[in-house]
Parts: sequence; C-alpha cells; structure tokens
Amino acid sequence: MDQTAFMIGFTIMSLASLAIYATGSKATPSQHHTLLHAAVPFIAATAYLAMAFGIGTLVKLDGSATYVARYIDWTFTTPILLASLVLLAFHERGKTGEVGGYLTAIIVLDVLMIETGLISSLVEAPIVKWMWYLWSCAAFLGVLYLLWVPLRALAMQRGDALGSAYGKNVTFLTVIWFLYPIVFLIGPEGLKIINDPASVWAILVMDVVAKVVYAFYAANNLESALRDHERRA
Ligand code: RET
Repeated sequence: MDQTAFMIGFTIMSLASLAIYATGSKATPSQHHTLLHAAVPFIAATAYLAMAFGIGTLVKLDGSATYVARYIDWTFTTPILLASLVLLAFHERGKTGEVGGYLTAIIVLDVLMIETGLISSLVEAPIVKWMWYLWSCAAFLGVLYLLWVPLRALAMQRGDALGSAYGKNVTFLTVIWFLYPIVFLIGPEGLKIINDPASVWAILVMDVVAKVVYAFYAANNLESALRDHERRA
C-alpha cells in the first residue's frame, strides 16, 4: 500500500521536474526560478525512491514509522522554495547585502523547524515529543513572520505587479504548508487519529501541490508580473 504511494510519488516527481524545466522560462531574470523549482521535485523523487525501498525508514517501539528520507527531502526542498520567494521580494533590486541576511534568517528557522519536527517524530515520551513539536511550530511561526511582514513589505515596494505576484505566491505557500503540522499532529507520529497509509497518501498529495502545482502557479504569477512591469516601464 505504502510502496504504491511511494512509487507514484517517485514517478510524478521525476516527470514534474523535467516538465518544470522544459516549460519554464530560460531568460533572465526568471531563469533561476525555473532551476530552483525544477530542483525541488528532483530531490523529492530521490526521497520517494528511497522510501519505496524502505531506506531510512525507522519503526519505533509503538509500531509507528518515521520516514527519515522525507525529512532529508524537506531539509533541502523547503529552503529552496523559500529562497525563490525571497529572491522575488528582492527582484532586480541590484546589489544589496540585505538579501543575504533574509536568506540566512529564513533558512535557519526553516531547517530548525524540520529537524525539531524529526526529533519530535522519533521521541516516544509524550511530554518530550510535544515539547519538540512546539519548538518546531515556533520556528514555523518565525518563517511565516519573515514572509508576511518584512519580505512582503519589500515586495510591495517593487510596485503593484510584483507585489501582487508575491502576495499570491505567499498565500498559496502558507495554506499548503499549514497542512503539514496538522497531518503530523493527527497522524501516527502524533495523536494516531489517522493510520500510516492515510498519512502517507495525504502527504503525497500535499507534496505534489506544494512542489509541483506551486511551481507552475508561481512561474505563471512571476511571468505575468514581469509582463505588466515591462508594459508600464
Ligand atoms: C512538522 C512537524 C512539527 C511541526 C511543524 C512541521 C512543519 C512542516 C512543514 C513542512 C513543509 C514541507 C513541504 C514540503 C514540500 O516541498 C515538521 C511536520 C511546524 C511546514 C512544503
């Protein structure tokens, strides 16, 4: 059951990586967005292949599984998705040291969120598990704060077209990212309200939306913002 989901994940992610690259813009300034978004499902395909073979799958004493490959995937893919949004907020702003500061801050918080989530999944003692879960949620709130407050203000300064593209992308990203802590909470790593196959299939659908659907949506918003920007210039 899980193996079918993992092989479907591998197939969708590898084909999507090629499709995002093939259809994405190769012209500056959007070419780096194409490369970033094509890299994300490529990494995910690798993780799904590992999970299909049971590589990195740890079964705990309570019988629940932690898919370490998934957390390694997220450790790399979530910073790439965030980097693409930070670059959009700083679009063609010229050389500014600020971009490095925001990238560092958001990536540190994001990686902390994933690793503390992994610890929470591995720990079985409830109080300790929920302490790490809350720590992960605190880091998640830090990521959302940076995206919605300072970075959104910077994107708005770039004019209506880019500001609205940033707004659409950040809204889509926030909604889909919120589902991850919820599925963790109700799944076998948390309260065990839903079983392992249900959480594997739910995360497969969420991963396809967060990585693939989002890539096409974000590229589309960026391209139409750039066209608008040029028309007005
Ligand atoms: C965990 C568990 C603990 C609490 C929180 C979590 C958040 C995870 C998120 C993952 C996003 C993954 C994506 C992957 C696809 O590209 C680690 C589940 C807050 C937000 C978008």
